[in-house]
Amino acid sequence: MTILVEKHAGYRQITLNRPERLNALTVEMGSALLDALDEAEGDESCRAVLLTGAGRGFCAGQDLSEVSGDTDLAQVLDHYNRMIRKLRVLPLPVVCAVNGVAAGAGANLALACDIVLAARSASFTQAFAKIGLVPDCGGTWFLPRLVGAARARALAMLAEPVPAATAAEWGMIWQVVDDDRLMDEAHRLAARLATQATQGLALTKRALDGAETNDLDRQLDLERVLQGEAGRTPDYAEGARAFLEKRPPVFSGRRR
Ligand code: T3D
Repeated sequence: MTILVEKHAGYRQITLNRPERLNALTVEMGSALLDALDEAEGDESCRAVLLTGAGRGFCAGQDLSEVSGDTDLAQVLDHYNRMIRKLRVLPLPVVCAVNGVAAGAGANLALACDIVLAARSASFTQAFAKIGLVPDCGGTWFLPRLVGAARARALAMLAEPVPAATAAEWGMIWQVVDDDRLMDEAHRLAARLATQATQGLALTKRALDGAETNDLDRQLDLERVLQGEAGRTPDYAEGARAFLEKRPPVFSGRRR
């Protein structure tokens, strides 16, 4: 099994599982990841996803033994693009626990997630330049937005590994965590997100993604539409009622 799925109360852990290859991606693995995300979305009791890697690496990017000079890389990317788009439109928060090296497509797979934690020993490398390729899986889009144009260009062209602590300092990821605490912290975060207002979080994802291309006028319009939707959810009714009753809210996460 190249992908493992474990069900926890309120969320699913999806583990990239080719540890002997540092979880390098194959086409089969990409399809299995897409299926796992589809299944998480289809399960009303699943309100968050935790993505991580088995063994000492998170993901070393495309499995280079699976591609040859004859491979049409544009077709490989069709496949990856479905994976990245799915993570971005998934109406559930995705926590990524980067347990070790994240290189090439593996680094950008992590950056496509909503909240990224990394073990102190982990690193992020835009490995593409080392083999004559262009950063993919959204790397050319995520990186400049996260770390600014100057750092994005240098990272893309030099393929230098960025240690987890630097990634956190630069705003590439949310937090760096000591290695032995990474998974506890990631589970704590996923479990917390799973008790929040699921639809509100899904609409927040849409708003933040919209903001990447909208001017202020369009973004204000988008916020108006999305807030209208949020305001019709049972969780908003519960959140407001709980505030007025001075008690913690109990969100159902109901999608409809
Ligand atoms: O289809 C397309 O090509 C287009 C799409 C491209 C997207 C991309 O992701 S391009 C970038 C591909 N990834 C890389 O270039 C990274 C290659 N890996 C590395 O540079 C190093 O492995 C790391 C820096 C990530 C880690 O180094 P280290 O020393 O900790 O581990 P290692 O010994 O290199 O790797 C452990 C094993 O995993 C090793 O196998 P072995 O010798 O024990 O049998 C190594 O060959 C294997 N491995 C690591 N990365 C890949 C891989 N096997 C296949 N593909 C890999 N990407």
